[in-house]
Amino acid sequence: MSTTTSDDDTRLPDRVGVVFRKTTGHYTVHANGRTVDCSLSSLIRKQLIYPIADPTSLRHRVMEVREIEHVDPVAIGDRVRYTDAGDGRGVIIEVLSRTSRLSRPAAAPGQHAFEQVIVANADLVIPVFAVADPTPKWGLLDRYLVSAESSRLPALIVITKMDMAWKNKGLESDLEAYRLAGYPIQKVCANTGEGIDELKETLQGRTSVLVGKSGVGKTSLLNAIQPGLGLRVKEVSKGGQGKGRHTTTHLEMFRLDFGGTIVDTPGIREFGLWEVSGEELAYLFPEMAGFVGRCKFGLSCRHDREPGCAIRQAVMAGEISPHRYKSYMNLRSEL
Ligand SMILES: Nc1nc2c(ncn2[C@@H]2O[C@H](COP(=O)(O)OP(=O)(O)O)[C@@H](O)[C@H]2O)c(=O)[nH]1
Ligand SMILES: [Mg+2]
Ligand SMILES: [Zn+2]
Repeated sequence: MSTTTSDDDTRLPDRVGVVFRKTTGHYTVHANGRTVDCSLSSLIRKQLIYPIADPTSLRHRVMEVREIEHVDPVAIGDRVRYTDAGDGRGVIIEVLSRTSRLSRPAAAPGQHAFEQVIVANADLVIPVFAVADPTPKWGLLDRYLVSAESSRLPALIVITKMDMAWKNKGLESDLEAYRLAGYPIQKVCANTGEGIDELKETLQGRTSVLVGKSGVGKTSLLNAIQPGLGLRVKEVSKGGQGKGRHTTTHLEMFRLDFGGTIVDTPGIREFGLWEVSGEELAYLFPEMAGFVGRCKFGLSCRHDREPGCAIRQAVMAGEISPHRYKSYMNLRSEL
């Protein structure tokens, strides 16, 4: 609601800003170079029942306000309207519509799953893997990529610690699967600075989300991109050992000096797939999407052992990597 009418002068102004970090009950909103410590209007949970549920889902009809209480309706990256108290504090009164949502299911035991938006309005997902130490688990990369695809976000695969490339002779052949799928790949090293300038160019002007297991070198990468950034991340993420679903994850968005923002996701091991159905999974593997519907059994093919499966034929023909196909089957069995 606008408060610009002339007889409204005594009301506090509404402004729009972006949520950069949050701790229980507090949201740090950046607006025009100012930082405002906001709380959440109690109205907002009721307002947000619809936006946090997929509009095509029937869930929002049965959802009660009480039930969504453990899922925060405001995500890092959200553009919010807030009432500015003028003393560095404010109250968030509205979450503006999102251009994208990187989500995962959050559920209390025995209850329905709810969508937990991890980052709103991102425009690039960056799975980070170390060439070695720890050895890359490509199945996890496939999971990240499917999450990105299901959010309709582009992904950039970053391989870091390239000074240890000698420890992983199989890297190039492993990466071939992702080249076939059309994903861009950048190889970098926080120690030598290899590939950092190129990465900065990619990050410029975007809202990017780093995903990757602890120890792969994300913090070091942030420091290589912009000295001091990772240190802050480390400080913020300290103590975030909990892996339980309800543990607060200390996500924080950072402004990049050269333009753009970046979110590190410490404590989030993986994004469980939110509202991905078995039938649509093959569409979320770009190299498979073109074969969907071309199987003997058409759209009802599960691409498992059915005769005349176009996807399995493409695997045989080397157009889809056997590894990616295996990941597809693994994920499919979960859905
Ligand atoms: N050799 C090498 N080690 C690195 C590199 N980047 C990070 N590391 C090491 O990997 C470990 C984990 O790094 P960190 O940035 O904390 O990973 P994070 O948990 O993903 O944030 C640390 O011991 C770093 O020193 C790199 O480019 N090369
Ligand atoms: Mg870290
Ligand atoms: Zn098939």
